[in-house]
Amino acid sequence: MTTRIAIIGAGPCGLAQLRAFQSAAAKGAEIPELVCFEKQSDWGGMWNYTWRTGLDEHGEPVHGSMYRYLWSNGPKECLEFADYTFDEHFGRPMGSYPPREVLWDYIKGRVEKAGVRKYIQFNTAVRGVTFDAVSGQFEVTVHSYDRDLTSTDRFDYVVVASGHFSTPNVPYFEGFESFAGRVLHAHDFRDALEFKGKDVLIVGSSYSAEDIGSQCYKYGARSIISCYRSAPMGYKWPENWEEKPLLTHVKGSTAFFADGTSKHVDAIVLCTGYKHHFPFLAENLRLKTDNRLWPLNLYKGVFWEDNPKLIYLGMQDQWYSFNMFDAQAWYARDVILGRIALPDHAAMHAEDLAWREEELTLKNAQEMFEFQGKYIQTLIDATDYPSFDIAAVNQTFLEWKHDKYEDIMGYRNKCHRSLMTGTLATPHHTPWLEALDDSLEAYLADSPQTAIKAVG
Ligand code: FAD
Ligand code: NA7
Repeated sequence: MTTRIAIIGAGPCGLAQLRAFQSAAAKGAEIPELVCFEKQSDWGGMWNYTWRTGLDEHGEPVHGSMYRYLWSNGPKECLEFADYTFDEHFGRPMGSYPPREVLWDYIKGRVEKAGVRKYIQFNTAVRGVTFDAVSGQFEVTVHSYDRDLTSTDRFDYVVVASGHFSTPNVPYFEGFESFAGRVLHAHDFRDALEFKGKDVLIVGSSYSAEDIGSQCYKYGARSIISCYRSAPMGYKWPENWEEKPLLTHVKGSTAFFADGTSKHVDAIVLCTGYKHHFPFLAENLRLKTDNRLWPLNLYKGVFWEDNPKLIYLGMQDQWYSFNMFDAQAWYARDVILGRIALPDHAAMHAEDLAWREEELTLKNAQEMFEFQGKYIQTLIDATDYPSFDIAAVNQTFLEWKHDKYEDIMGYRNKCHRSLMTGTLATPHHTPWLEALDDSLEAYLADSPQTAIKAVG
């Protein structure tokens, strides 16, 4: 009987898994039967922008958390696929921080070339996954919206590639129920122009807080206050952006903070992170973790130790993204193909705990991305995923961090060198703060004149 693999999600992780198998097949390997279920109508996961919020056209929770005008928040040179470079896709150098649509195009280019779309069932949501110990197989229940049909099928492996930045973590602050303006989570933020001329309060101090605040600034918010629970972001903010300790409560349209100060605000954006949420998985298969570099119970950060035929991709907090997903997918592929043997449960768990112990010693950003780089190196050393210079990627992360502390509104104008091809990025025709049109067409135009397209 052919081995059957269910892949849940056709975002960067699910696509990495499909590409990993296709690349083995292209080299002559016999590969298992692959079925990828994707609840959206197209691929690319988060990078496939949706204007929708709340429920989608099928009544499913909207997956997308990306917003209009989003540009990469890290250098593209740190996420470049080792087997499909930016040079190969675009045929010319470009800036280091492309907008979402440009990165989506890049993600799609690789899988279009690989011809893996045929494995994906779109508009199909996975509803349930259980494991039958007698047959040693998973039962996967899915709902096809195209056929309005719920069905159950058996698989030998399940790859969970459903992402973990979709289900918002929404804390309550006293007075929210009578706040005079809009309270929303970052997951539902779409267009910064909604906040033009407004006083915006951002709760949180991580990537979403930094970037959504910056979007609001760029598109004309009157003022921004960001507030933190643990530590301030500490960048040199523009004059109309203040950083304060945490919100304590709101009254009418006044927000009160832990330092005793208060301020009028028109809208509150909760940039308070996301929950790992797998409503479709049986209890004994479900990963439970917060957003961190080393979630427990995953051998090699991937295999569910209690049942390693269940594979999780991309569940870590991410410094590295696309090329880490690849490293994981290639490793998982080689275990499934029998090229790599898994140790016994005790050995897997001991290694897992050793990584966690090391994770707990990490003190700063540099140590964190170096830790993740080291992890990726252990994976790519074991497979035929093209090796790349991880120490040099770490160095690029370091320069990026430095650039942000120098100029938080200008770091996206900097150029980095590809660690895959050596190509140096070229400056974008318009500085990020002035580049209001984030379309692929405007980004790839030679000059701002040829890129004109009205915004707002
Ligand atoms: P996702 O991209 O989330 O894809 C998961 C897929 O699974 C989706 O297509 C979804 O529809 C599908 N799915 C989920 N549940 C089911 C189900 N039950 N049945 C069927 N299908 C299902 N990373 C970067 O490297 N650079 C950035 O600049 C960057 N910016 C980001 C900005 C925001 C606002 C967010 C939220 C994330 C950002 N990221 C960024 C991280 C981003 O999550 C990763 O780049 C990447 O998209 C993760 O890939 P994934 O496949 O794990 O998850
Ligand atoms: P993160 O990176 O998980 O950060 C979550 C932030 O939310 C972090 O600053 C937390 O503060 C803060 N938080 C969480 N709960 C609360 C409460 N109850 N009160 C106040 N603050 C809170 O999520 P992001 O959305 O920023 O980034 C996720 C991805 O999206 C990332 O890949 C980006 O590229 C885009 P803490 O520091 O824990 O005190």
